[in-house]
This record gives sequence, C-alpha cells and structure tokens, in this order.
Amino acid sequence: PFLIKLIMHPTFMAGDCTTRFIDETPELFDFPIPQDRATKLLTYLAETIVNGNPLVADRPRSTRRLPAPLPTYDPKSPVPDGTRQKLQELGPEKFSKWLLEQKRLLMTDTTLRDAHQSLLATRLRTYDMMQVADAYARLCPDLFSLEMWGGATFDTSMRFLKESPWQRLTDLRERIPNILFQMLLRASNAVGYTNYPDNVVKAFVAEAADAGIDVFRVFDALNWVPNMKVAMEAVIKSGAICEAAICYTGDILDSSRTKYDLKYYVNMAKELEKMGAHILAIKDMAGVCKPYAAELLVKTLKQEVGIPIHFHTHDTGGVQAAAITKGAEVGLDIADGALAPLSGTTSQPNLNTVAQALRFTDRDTGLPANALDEIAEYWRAVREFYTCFESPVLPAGADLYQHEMPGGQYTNLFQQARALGLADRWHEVCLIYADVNQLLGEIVKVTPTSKAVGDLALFLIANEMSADDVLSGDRELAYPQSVVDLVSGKMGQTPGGFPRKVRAKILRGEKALRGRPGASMPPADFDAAAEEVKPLIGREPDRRDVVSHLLYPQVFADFAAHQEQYGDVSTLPTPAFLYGLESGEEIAVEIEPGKTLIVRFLTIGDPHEDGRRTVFFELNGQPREVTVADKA
Ligand code: 3PY
Ligand code: ZN
Repeated sequence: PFLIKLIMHPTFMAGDCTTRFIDETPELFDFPIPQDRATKLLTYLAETIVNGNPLVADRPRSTRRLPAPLPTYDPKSPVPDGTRQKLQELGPEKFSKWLLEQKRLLMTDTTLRDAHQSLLATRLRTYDMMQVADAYARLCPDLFSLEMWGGATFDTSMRFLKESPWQRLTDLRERIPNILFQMLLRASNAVGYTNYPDNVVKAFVAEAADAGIDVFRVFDALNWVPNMKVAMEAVIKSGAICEAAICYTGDILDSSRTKYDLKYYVNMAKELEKMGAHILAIKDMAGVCKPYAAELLVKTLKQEVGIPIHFHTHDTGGVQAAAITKGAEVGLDIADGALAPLSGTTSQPNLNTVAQALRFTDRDTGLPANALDEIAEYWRAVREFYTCFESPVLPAGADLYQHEMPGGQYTNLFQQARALGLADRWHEVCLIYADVNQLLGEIVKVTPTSKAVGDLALFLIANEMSADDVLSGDRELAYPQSVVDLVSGKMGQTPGGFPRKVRAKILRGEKALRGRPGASMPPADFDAAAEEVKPLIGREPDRRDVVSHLLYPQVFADFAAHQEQYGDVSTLPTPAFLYGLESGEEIAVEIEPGKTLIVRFLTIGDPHEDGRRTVFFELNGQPREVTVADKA
C-alpha cells in the first residue's frame, strides 16, 4: 500500500519531487488500520462496556442475560409445505380464490412487526427473530402469514438497532421458506413518513418482493384511493399478493356519525377490488371497530366484494378478541393476532387464546395449540431482554372511541406528553386529540397523519389553547411542520378536503397542493444516488442500498458509518448488544454460517493518561485487547 500511495501521489506522478519527498509527505504513511470483523465487534463491545449504549441511556435496565428457551422441534426434520408453497403453486389470483374456500379462520401472526412496534417501540432485533425462525417453519406451517416487515421496522432497524432491514428479510426468508411473509406498506409513503416520488415507491416494492415479501398490505393514511394506485400496481406487477386496506375510523353503528358510514367503506372496498386487490384488509389501527361493528362490516363486505377479507385490529380497548370472533361468525377469512406475551393492550389480540376460543367450532383455525404455546413461551422470555423499552401500562378508557388514537401512537403520545410535564393531564390530551380530529374535518388517523394530529394536540396544550382557538384566536402561530404538511395536502387529500378556515389559519398564505403529491415530484435519479452511496459503504452499492438511501438519506449514512466502524452488530445476543458483557461472561457470535467467534470479557484496565481504557477479552481462547476512549 505504501508503494501504491507513493506512485499515485500527484506530486510523484508529476515527476517534480526531490529525494526528501518521502520524508516531507506524511500522508503517505496514513494507512487505515485494517480491521477484521472480530476486531470491529470487540471494539463495539469494548465501547459499550466502557461508555454504555446510548440507546438505553436513561432507561430502566433489562436484567435478563440467559438465552430464551427454544420450543422443542426436530431441527433435522424437513420443513413442511405451507401457505407459501400454495401461493407458488397457484399464483395470487387463484390463491385468493383458494382462501375463500377455506372453512377454518386463517391467522396472521404479527409478533415480528406490529406487536413489538406497538409494545416495545419497534426495538425487537433480528437476532431474537432468527433464534426461533426454524421453530416457526417446522411448527406453524398452517399460519396464513407472518407479518414481519414494513411499517416502522424499516427505519428503526437502521436508526436504533444498527442492523439492515434487508438482511433481516433475506435471513428470515432463508429459514422460513414455507409461511407467507407479509409487510405493511404506507402506499406513497412507502415505509416512511412522507410521500416519495413514484419511481422510489416502485423500486422499493420490486426490491421487497424480490427479497421475499409475499403479501403487501397497502394503505393510505387518509384512505385516499388515488394515492394507493402506484403502490398497488407495483405490488401486482411484482407477482406478490396485493392486500389493499380500508383504514377503519369512526363508528358505523353510530347513525349520527355520517362521514365514515358503512356505505363509505363498501364503496372504498369496491374501488380497491376493481384496482386489482387480491385481498381486502380492514385495518383497524386504533382498535375502534367494536365487535358488533366488525360483524356488520364483515358481513356486508362479504356480500359486496368477491375477495377474501383480512381483519387487523389493536386490543387497546380490551374487547377486540370479540370483534375477531364476531367477524369469524359471518365469514371473515383471515384475522391478525400476536403471540400471547406480545399481545393485548395496544398490540393485537392474543393469537394463542383466540385460536383456542375457536376450537371445536366451524371456524377452528386448525393451529397447533401446544406448539403455539411453546413459541409464546420463547417470546415471554425474550420480552425480558427488552424491558428497557417497555411503555407505561396505559389502560384505555371509553374515550378511545372518541379520540381513535392508533395503537402504535397511544403510549408514544403519552410519553411525549409526560416529557412535557403533562402526564397527569393525559385524559385532557386525549380529549384535545379528539377535538383536533374534529377541527381537521374528521380524518383518518394513522402514520403519518396521526402524528400531525398528536403534534397539534400537544402544541395547543403547550400554548394553552383549545381547538376552537385555532379558528377564533387572532394570534399568528407557527404550527408544527407535520400539521402544515398535512393541511397543505403533502400527505394527500381527504374526502371533502380540509375545512377552508382551518387551512387559512394554519397555512398562513402558503399554497395548498391540489393533486397527488407523487404526480408533481421529480423522479429520483438512481444513478446519481448510487454515486452518493458508494463512498458511504466503500463498495459498489446494490439496488437495496440505493433504495434505503433514497428513503432515509441521513439514517442510512449513519448506519453505514456504524457498520464501517463496528461491523455487523446484529450478530450479537441482545443483552450484549444493549449492555456489553459482564466480567467473565462468554458469548458465541456467529459472524457467518459456520464461522463462530467465542468472546469472553475479562476486565477493564485503569484509565491511561490520555483517558483511554484498555478492555481485555479472550477471543477463541486467545488474549485480545481493545483500547477505547472513556467518555465519562
Ligand atoms: C404503521 O404505519 O407503521 C402502522 O402500524 C400503522 O398502523
Ligand atoms: Zn396495526
């Protein structure tokens, strides 16, 4: 490398250097220290042992270190065929018809996506998913699908967990080749919080399908069908199943609430069917589709549309297992649940007990109760790794049906309110959230529109204003950006539009967008983006790198820098990732199939004069030390 540096140096190449050139050119000796993967991981562990992981700073400590107990299965037994083989055999259209012929209620397990998004701040790591992947493949081939990707998991995995969402998908795919993989796609918002150019949405879908997604649940955060078209067409083109969602809000049983009535949902469902949806999802993100509403909605939709119906709800109010049961009674085809330890409250209803409740009925799920319980037991132990990310236990009152806050937002907004000293005014925050919804003309509230509603509610409280004051007051206020984006149409249009007076007050002269945001956005330049990505990752980027960068430029850049410095930390067991190792503790780290490092942490040396500390390890039985800055 020295000679290469010398002969490539511009001065040397120009031929005008003297014999003292080498002495006078110190950069010739600037070599990056070659860091092998083991050194990078030891550096990560040493940093975490000395300085802690910023991800868990100021959080209560999770104390579990023992691996979670795995279900019993024969790892050598062949993986039985499941729904994925059925899809491969039939293709999406015939598969959709096959679903309609099933007598049992089919079930999706959301543990790997929505459950931890709703309960554990989306922090579940690939490591803990991979440990139980073989068990899923062997024990649960009769699940309809695993919802395991999309929603908030895409950015969170890079942003906080420092792991690649694509790697999670492809690794799980390899180990679970038989159960359909399902993701949540925010239509034109892809897996982000803002509309993206059409060609980015299309490229994202194509890559996700190629990496192993079989079912895309596509929704628009305002139920604006034109904004779902690009994503739906891309899904259909990819050969995957297009599950188009109606987001449920309001109350179809309440005749005084006319905006989102039964007819509204039926019309939307018919439109989605016409656009080629293979399955229709009722996406009840707030858990407000009460049991008798679910019965009426499912029954009517079964009469009005010809595609299978998949019901997704959150158990925030505690009565949603009944909604699944009522739906099942009138022909619901598929329901979402989460395995017991990650179910309930703002997550999905309990899959273990819902399945058991339907046992010996016409809609028996046929799922193996004992095996599901064993997998649940694994998750019970795994949840202990994540106690540091637990949200406060927050029972919902009957006001849930008034504020309609999505499960994923409910505890989150509480924590934001608490940070502002408003914990004891939580009920008031909920009521103001409901008022803001009315002020905005009653909108669908789900990522990202729900964030805007929450931001405005907190903003009003902080400014000691009521929702009415927005219109009546003469104060000139700079509203939160999310609210401006929503009202200006950057998240799309809502039926009937936003009330004119509200628009005038919030936009303060800024022009609202009329059409579909994607229609006026210039397409992304993939070649230019690839050039930007190359120096970040030090190699030729693949399409997935480029898509990640286009969706989340800064998050991707930070993640790439972390990988460069510390390697692939997703291979570390969760306690080691979060807290480093305890003195004398030994872990096995599989850095690639068949290549395992045995790492034992011995001790930390006293601080050097420059404040750095040496951390002593054994790596595969050999002493190794790493010196890191002590930031304390
Ligand atoms: C998401 O968009 O992440 C959601 O879970 C919406 O319900
Ligand atoms: Zn959900």
